[in-house]
Amino acid sequence: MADLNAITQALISGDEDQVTRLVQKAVDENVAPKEILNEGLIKGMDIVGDRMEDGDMFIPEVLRSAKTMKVAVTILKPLLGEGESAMSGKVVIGTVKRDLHDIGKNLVSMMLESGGFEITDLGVDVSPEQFVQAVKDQQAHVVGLSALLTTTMPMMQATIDALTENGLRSQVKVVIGGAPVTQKFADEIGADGYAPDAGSANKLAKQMVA
Ligand code: B1M
Repeated sequence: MADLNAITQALISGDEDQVTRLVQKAVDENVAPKEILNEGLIKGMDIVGDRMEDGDMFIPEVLRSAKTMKVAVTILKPLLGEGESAMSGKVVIGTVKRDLHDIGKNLVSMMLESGGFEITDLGVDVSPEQFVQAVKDQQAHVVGLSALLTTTMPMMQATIDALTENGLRSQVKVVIGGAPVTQKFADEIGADGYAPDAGSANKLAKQMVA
């Protein structure tokens, strides 16, 4: 029987082979992909975060878990959001300047893509100017900003300001997210919406382009 706790433990250990085997086994046993993601993998990354904070895990170990997470997510990617394919709109997404965290952003990107959006993923450490250029080039309907560090959250405000200065603010909806981000912060900086997770980001983006 599929063991989501074993997936969590193997992810924390950064054991890529074991995680790959266990995730594939869970998929074969028809465990819902969202359950594998939330109860197995994301739960593991949360524990990794707690241990990092407590000084019980260090950057190389955290990176190994993060790399393992990425491999596991590629197994689930084709299975998440199955059944949705119609084009919903264009989204430019990225992690803000000076922030290198991309696991959550990649999940959001993946969820939106399987929700029918055309995605331009700018990656990590994306400056306000790069967001502005991509919104112009792509004629995007939505721009998604991700931040995982409290120190990079102000870059979200800077990006919104840059969109305003370039006359683009009324043409594009801004959705923000990431562990330290809140609805209150979204309201304060004048974002159009905040999503706590990838599934909500997809729903929110759809409402915005409806
Ligand atoms: Co970093 N890191 N990290 N880290 N790291 C955190 C964020 C931290 C909370 C850990 C801790 O201390 N407990 C802490 C931040 C503290 C703070 O700001 N208050 C921290 C720190 C301090 C740092 C460094 C400064 C450490 C150092 O060097 N001393 C450094 C900074 C580097 C930089 O960015 N400039 C650093 C580095 C790293 C690694 C490179 C080792 C690695 C990143 C690897 C990678 O991403 N490729 C890493 C990791 C893995 C983490 C933790 C452990 C896990 C993050 C993660 O991937 N979570 C993290 C602790 C934690 O968050 N529990 C931590 C899983 C992911 C699925 O969740 O990203 O929250 P999340 O995404 C969710 C939602 O937030 C939401 O949907 C996603 C899916 O449901 N969401 C959006 C995300 N973006 C969204 C956008 C949206 C909507 C929803 O709309 C567009």
